[in-house]
Amino acid sequence: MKIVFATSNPHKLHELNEICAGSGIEFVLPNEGFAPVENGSTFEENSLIKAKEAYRVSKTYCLADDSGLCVDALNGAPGLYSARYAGTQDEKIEKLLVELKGVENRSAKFVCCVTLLDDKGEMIFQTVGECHGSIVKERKGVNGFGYDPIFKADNYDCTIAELSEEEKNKISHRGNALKKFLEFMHKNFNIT
Ligand code: ITT
Repeated sequence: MKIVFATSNPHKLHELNEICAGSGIEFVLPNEGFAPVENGSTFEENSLIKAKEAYRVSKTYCLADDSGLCVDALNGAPGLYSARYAGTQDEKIEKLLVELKGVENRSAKFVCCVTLLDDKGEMIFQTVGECHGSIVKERKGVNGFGYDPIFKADNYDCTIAELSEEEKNKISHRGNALKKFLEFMHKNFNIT
């Protein structure tokens, strides 16, 4: 079963196809013209906005992922604004490390909200996955993407960027959300 994945982020597309490998689901990019305006005030709202925009241009089953990093000491920032926190990814990481300079409480979580629309454009599933951990003081590792080099999951001694793809997907916010999505698909669409 092909499902349109409402994203412009190739890393997310790759992770989704890895997580769902063997399920019979293949995620593909939306048709041309996909340009969501992410002006919601929650991960749930932005995820739905992206899914609806993918449906507008593709008119078939569409899944969206809105995600971000929420840091406790920064009252949940960058949160919804994780992708727009600064210019390059390197600058986003640098900004976060500077803001947390000297801060003892470094606890944080990654959040991922996925939304599924059916072939009529109706929302039939939405769920949230989380991954709890903390922000380290220096970048480490080259795997993954985004803030992975500065995030250490609870019970791990290394950053997410030092884990293999498979290890990340087992514990990540996206992996946790997609586990629930696959259960839903299994029950309702005969997907393995
Ligand atoms: P789309 O909206 O096109 O899907 P995006 O990257 O702009 O792609 P979001 O609006 O959901 O996606 O922003 C999520 C940001 O949060 C993303 O750009 C990363 O900076 C960060 N992020 C999300 N998941 C992550 C992960 O698994 N590892 C590291 N950083 C992540």
